[in-house]
Amino acid sequence: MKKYNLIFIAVALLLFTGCQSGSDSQNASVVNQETNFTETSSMKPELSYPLTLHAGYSTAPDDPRGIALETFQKTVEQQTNGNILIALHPSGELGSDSELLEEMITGNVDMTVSSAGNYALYATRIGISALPFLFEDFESAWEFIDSPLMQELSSDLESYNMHVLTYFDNGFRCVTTSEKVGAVNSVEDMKGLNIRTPENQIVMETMSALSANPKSYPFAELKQALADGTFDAQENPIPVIYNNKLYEVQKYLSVTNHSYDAMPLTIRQDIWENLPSEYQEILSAAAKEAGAQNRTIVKQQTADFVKKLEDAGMEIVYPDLKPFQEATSGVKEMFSAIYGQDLLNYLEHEIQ
Ligand code: EAX
Repeated sequence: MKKYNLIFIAVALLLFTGCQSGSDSQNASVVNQETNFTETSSMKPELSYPLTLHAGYSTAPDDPRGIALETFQKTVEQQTNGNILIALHPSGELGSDSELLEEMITGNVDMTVSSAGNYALYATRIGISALPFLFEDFESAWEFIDSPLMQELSSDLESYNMHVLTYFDNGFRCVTTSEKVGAVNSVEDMKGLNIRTPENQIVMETMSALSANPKSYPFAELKQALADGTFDAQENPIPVIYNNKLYEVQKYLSVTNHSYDAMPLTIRQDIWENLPSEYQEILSAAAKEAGAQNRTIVKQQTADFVKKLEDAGMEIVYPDLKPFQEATSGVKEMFSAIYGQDLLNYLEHEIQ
């Protein structure tokens, strides 16, 4: 991976600045009992303290994002002397990944963390980090998602009432399959595969480019859907597969690493704008600290959990990825109208 050249990034920023098209403004007038403030159609929420921020996410609490959010919760509560409290809602308690993003826009959920490709449903450019086979290792991916360029692209979410505090990491997505359909040993084995994906256009287009048959489905209900044969396959990073016990309903893991799964940690923009700068600084620093912890855990678990999955009864397969890369090389072109050829060229030369 070539080191970023600050001048190049500055040039890249000049080329790529510009926001996404307009979006839904908040018309709802809602009294949100849980978050101790009242919104009216045109006013910003008046925050009263202690302020409880409700944070929802789709996976089990012992998933790396759950562990890191607990760190975030403790740091924020300590450093604001209990004036800002974080209520954590794991396992899709407040809704699926896509519902949580909708609730952020309407102001009914205050924070969430989800795959960049899920956010791309709104701010499409943010999904660029999920393009197939874009990064060869964690360090390359982290350098990109921490770059000023991604900061610029992340600001597209602000018109959807979401402010990106930092990027957590979900890992590199891999394919798992049931005993019924057997292992994916080669790209040919993806043909017609009845595979579940998140509601994430880039991952779905990647699966379609591999001739699979992707359907989106809520993560919190996925394990049951795999158990009852609704799906024969799914794709997620190794830590997610292990921490959410998908090995109990999937026999084979094919280490495809087909998409890097960056996870923006977001807070409602209308809350963010109303926090005093002292609290904004505390939340930003706490998010970055939690993000660093999350990334360390995900990288470690990605290395350690292959053996654990084998011990839990999964068969691990390492297919030749070149045919997968060739089959999905056209996915980035599908989004070229949104990303702009300049950004794609930048990716091509600087990251590949
Ligand atoms: O990590 O829905 C999905 O597959 C996502 O990866 C989810 O956040 C679990």
